[in-house]
Amino acid sequence: TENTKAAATAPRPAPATAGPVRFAGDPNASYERRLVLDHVVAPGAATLHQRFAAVARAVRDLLTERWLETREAYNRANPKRIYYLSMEFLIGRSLTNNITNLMAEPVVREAMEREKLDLMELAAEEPDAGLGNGGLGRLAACFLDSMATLQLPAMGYGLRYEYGIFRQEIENGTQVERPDNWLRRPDPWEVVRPLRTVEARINCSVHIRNGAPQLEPNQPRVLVGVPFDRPVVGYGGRTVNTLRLWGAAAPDFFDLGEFNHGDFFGAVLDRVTAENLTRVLYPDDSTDAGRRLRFVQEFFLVACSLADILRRFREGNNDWHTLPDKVAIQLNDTHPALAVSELMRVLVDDVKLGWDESWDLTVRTLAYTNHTLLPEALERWPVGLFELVLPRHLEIVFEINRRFLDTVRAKYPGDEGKVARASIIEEGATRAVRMAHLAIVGTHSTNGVAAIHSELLRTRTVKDLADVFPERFGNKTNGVTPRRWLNLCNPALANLITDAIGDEWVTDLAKLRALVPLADDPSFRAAFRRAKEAAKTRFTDWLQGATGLVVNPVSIFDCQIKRIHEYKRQLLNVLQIIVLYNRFRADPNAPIPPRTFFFAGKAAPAYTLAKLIIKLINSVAGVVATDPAVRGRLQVVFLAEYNVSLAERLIPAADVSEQISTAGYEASGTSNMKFMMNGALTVGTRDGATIEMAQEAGEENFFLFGLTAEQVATSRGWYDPHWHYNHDPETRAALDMIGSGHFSGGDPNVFRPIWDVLLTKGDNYMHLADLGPYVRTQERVAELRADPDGWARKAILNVAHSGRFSSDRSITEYATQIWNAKPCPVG
Ligand code: GL9
Repeated sequence: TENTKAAATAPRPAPATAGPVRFAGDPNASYERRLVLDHVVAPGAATLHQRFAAVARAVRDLLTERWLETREAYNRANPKRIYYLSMEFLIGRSLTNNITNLMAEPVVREAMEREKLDLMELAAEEPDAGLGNGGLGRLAACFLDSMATLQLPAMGYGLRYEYGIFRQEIENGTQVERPDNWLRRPDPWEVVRPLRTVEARINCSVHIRNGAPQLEPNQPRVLVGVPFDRPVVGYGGRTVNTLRLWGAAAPDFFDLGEFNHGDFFGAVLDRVTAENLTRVLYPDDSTDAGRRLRFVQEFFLVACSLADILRRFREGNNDWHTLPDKVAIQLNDTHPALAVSELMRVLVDDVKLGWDESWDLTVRTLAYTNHTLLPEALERWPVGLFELVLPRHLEIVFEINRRFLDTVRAKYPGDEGKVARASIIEEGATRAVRMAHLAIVGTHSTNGVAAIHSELLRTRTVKDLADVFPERFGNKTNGVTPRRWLNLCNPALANLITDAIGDEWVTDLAKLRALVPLADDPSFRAAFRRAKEAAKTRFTDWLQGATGLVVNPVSIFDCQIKRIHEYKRQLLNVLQIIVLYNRFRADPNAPIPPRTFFFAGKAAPAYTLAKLIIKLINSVAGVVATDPAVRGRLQVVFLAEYNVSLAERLIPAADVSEQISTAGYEASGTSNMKFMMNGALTVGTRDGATIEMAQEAGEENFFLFGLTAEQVATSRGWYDPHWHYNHDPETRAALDMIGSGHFSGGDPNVFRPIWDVLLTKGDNYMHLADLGPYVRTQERVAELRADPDGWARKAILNVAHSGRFSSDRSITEYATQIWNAKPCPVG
């Protein structure tokens, strides 16, 4: 059941064909002024980074007028506003993205030529804004791009972490984490708004002792949130929306009481700890010990954003009952789910509305997106922590739950099992608040991020809640922005497509369907192959320059780039590579096409097994690299420090995309879509959005294999990895090489934990069940390589059918089916 309201006018991008808006000012003059005045440097003496900063500021100057006009247009029209609350925004670099979205490339290029500057060289000076862990944070960034392009009156709210996701270095094959001090130099995009500072109150003080946060009870404290705004340029430059990131500051008054007692140090230290709050992004699934501060961070995001949202609402509206008609707030996972209790607190305690009225407004204003079914990733905060930090919120949550459980009992009389399973409170050794339950009960819409995921969420993970509120559940399959992930990152393919079918695809990706007939056109296929070669050359040139690595440019570029996690099964890929390696060694003349396997991804610092998987990949890479039997035919590369910029470089060059998670575990995936758009062929399991991609492209143009989610769930009980070890010689040989120390200098202990996970501990993610079918599917990929025309045909058909996976389509569905919000074009 879809939670469709009366469909609003579908949002529409400004027609790209209308060309760029005209800008005030001369970017060239602005650049020179910025260089000299911002940096107080003689133009000839400026460093590369100063030049980057000056170009970026000149581009910001260029968009400032539209940014102001966007704000004024929204204030004038007073439309229903959309607010996207997220603890993560994985933005990457902004310079070239803003230039292309502003359609200012010709202007900027001219200015650069006059100044003898190389735009690509300057762009590389910008640090990645890595304010996210992976797909969830990158999705938020793609959604901002689509909302601006679709001219929606939307705003993102997040935290201004001074340190983003850690930088990954590889030492002796092992991941080492380094701090990502991305704000070391002033960021040219952000604008601080001290006048919009807000306050948030907690009931404890926070002190850092021996590097760990300590919470002291019953010490009411005021947290101060300072907004830092970043422009979000819609394609065509007409709409420039805002991403508002909160930085924590100490109250700008000294605690005079403490000061008078001579506790100058205590007063200053309080300032230091308050500012610590937005110091660093938490890497996902890190251990519990340090995570209490994360709870305060989540509250800080919610309280600051709601204060700002409600202030803006009150400026244009005098009746609280219109709140759901004027405000839609989307919660990106449960991380901002405290919005339920905070909005209730404001309406009940501050506005002094009754409970029922407040509850109705809260539920109709908020909506929630679920991004994972992994039990270890579903947030549960101990009741004790709630009580310590937010005692009033805990009261409110208990009251919400009391009333909710009354409805459950009314609907299922006598079924106390159901009541316990549905409850927002988990009873047990430590009582905890189930944040997903709070989010589902306290919002009018819950969606998953791919069809299979939404279905499993509804029928399995939170079935008891879906039974109570069936009409609240829906699906919004993820998408990615074609501006960054095709137009910007892959100029060769983007130009080829535009030459063939025009440029409307940039804002209407379904237009790529016009490529279907061209899949049978030999000259287009040849041009398509040249575009892929150009992208591969561009990547290998960069690779050699940046790392010194040389790879065979005509080999198949086979890529698995994503967080390292057991369910994503990098291990399955490694096992398959070892099988292939053994086949090469057994028959040096085997007619197998050369392949280069690329891996990239970070492991959570506390996830020991994931870190060992990185070491295994690097160890296999080392052994393969020094074996003359496979020189030029098989190579394994682990690229350190995977981030948005590296993805933009590698994805256009990919021939094969690995999407091989255990079916039922990957909620959606989003890089799978980026690879498809860029003409890679997918080897994948029937999981997440990969299922829908294969439906669009046609299974004959896809390489699907392995157990279905249904089969995974039902074979759990009797699945025995030993059977595969005993019955498949290639499986056994691969495992024995890992277990015997072949990849660890003869030491069998190094990779013992991997052996144990795959055999002794029951292979929870069913690697060995899928290995045989995977190997055979890879053989079919290799066979197709002998037919370059057949390969190109399939790749073109994949690009042609990738239109549904534009985030413009996702956002259009959110806007019409959840937010009931309309575009608000800026004149
Ligand atoms: C994730 C899912 O695991 C992905 O399958 C999904 O594509 C994205 C976006 O919806 O969300 N959920 C989640 O917690 N992460 C995801 O990538 N993890 C990280 O972002 C690290």
